[in-house]
Amino acid sequence: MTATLNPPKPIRVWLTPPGPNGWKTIFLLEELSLNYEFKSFRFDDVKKPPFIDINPNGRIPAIEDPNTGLTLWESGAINQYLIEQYDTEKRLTFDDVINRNLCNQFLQFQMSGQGPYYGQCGWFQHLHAEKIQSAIDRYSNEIKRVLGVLEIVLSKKGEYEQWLVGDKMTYADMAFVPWNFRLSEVLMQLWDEVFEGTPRVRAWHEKMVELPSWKRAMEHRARLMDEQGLQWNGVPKGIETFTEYEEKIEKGEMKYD
Ligand SMILES: N[C@@H](CCC(=O)N[C@@H](CS)C(=O)NCC(=O)O)C(=O)O
Repeated sequence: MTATLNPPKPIRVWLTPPGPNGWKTIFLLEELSLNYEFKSFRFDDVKKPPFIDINPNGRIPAIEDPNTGLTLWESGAINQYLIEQYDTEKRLTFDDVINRNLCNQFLQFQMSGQGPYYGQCGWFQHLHAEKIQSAIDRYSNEIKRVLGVLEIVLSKKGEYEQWLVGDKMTYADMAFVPWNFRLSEVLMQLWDEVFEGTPRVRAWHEKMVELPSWKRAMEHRARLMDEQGLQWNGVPKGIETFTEYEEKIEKGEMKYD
């Protein structure tokens, strides 16, 4: 199925391949079969021109849409724009005021509740030069809490309506996929442990990662990571394990700020 309105000129997407937030937008573009192109660059350059001329906040993703002249950053705003402008059949959203606002609610929850906590957990788990166990615990517990909230929501739905809003997948469901996809590395736990006590969340997530649109997005990710000498998990090629990587960060051999 395709969206009825496909932009004649490609929408340009600025992203650094390791960051999950960029894949939130790519997943949606792929699912809607929209015309887009990558502007892939290195994470080290996220706070420098030319990117900060596009997004003064220096965080990916950002888009430039030559069809409307709009430059936009913040993945939630970008995805809502894509839905409003290009999902004219309302395939991944709803027309009525209740379901439209429920989609917005879950997107806001993803943006404020999932993204920042998962991001901070990953930071303190892997990239912070000092190991601060209390910070890792705080954010790991928040992740488990967020998964618990989603489990409650899904458990109130009928057996065949395992989506956040109504009875179909929307852009709100899709927004949770890129960070949940990285849960094993973020929490440093096996997949079975990650979803202990949240079977509905697991089934919901595993259904979405089977979509051809997600698979295509991940093929692009693999290629763009490879171009930058990065392994699948974000660790530079030539470094075997997260532990080895973290030791290098601690010794100041790799710098993140
Ligand atoms: N709320 C923002 C968060 C974006 C964000 O944090 N992106 C990360 C990559 S996933 C980033 O660019 N980080 C750069 C930095 O930490 O300096 C959004 O959803 O677009």
